[in-house]
Amino acid sequence: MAIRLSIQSIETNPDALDTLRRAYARFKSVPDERGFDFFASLHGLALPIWCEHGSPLFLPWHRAYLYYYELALQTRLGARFTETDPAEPEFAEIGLPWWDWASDHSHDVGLPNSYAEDLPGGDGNPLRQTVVGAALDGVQLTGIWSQELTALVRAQLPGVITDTDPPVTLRDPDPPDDLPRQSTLDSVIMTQSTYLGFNNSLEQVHGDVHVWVGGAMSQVPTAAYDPIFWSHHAMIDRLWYIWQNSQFGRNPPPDLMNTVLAPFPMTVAQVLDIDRLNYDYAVTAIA
Ligand SMILES: [Cu+2]
Repeated sequence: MAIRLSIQSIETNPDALDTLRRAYARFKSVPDERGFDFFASLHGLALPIWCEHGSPLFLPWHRAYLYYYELALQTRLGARFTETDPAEPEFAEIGLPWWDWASDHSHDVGLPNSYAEDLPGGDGNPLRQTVVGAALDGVQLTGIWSQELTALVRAQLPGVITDTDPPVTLRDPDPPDDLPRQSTLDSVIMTQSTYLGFNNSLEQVHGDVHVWVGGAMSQVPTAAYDPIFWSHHAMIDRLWYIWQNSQFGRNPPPDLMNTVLAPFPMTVAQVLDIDRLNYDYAVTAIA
């Protein structure tokens, strides 16, 4: 059982942060469908784009997405979305940390320091940026990052990647206090009384955070290459989990339940109970 902690709590534990960074560095070096680049490419480029936005499947699709991503980070993912024994037991219980952008701390500092600071040596801080598509070179799984695709992204989506070769993800965060507030979550989101209302209103606030981070995060084709994407979506998933267990929580409409969350071999009904997905959220933000 992986426990997903807040980033703020991981920042109080140097060993946990070091393990997370080493797990990410390893994950980013994997050149196949168990690697970071492959997962990032499922959300956006290279084509096809699989993610569900502006859809009642927004929450369940991203829950399945994070589920397989976490297995891959834990070195538990086999070929074709199967689960195997961990290749590296040291990483086997890592939970994907959530970024509580509504907290007082985030309204003070903006992006978490652990995901923003530059580190000397090697590839630097693997939580800060990503060399886009590097590990996917020549691996035809969802398409490849060609020179032409990189040129197209630079022309159509200015400011999302650097002009260097290979390209690196960029950010352009707004002032910290412009992040969505806990009071907004409490009054507008967490009291929604229908699944569709909750899904849609949470997706909107989620979009505000993508735009707040700016750069790669502000565009669907490149968002998942920024490592903060995954902790932002862990926060979204956690809010859904909290709402599900509140007096307001409701299941999705019956006609959605058997929808397959492609490309993942899982239906909406199969992602509703996170106990069955073998992860949990720490109860407090600072453990
Ligand atoms: Cu998103």
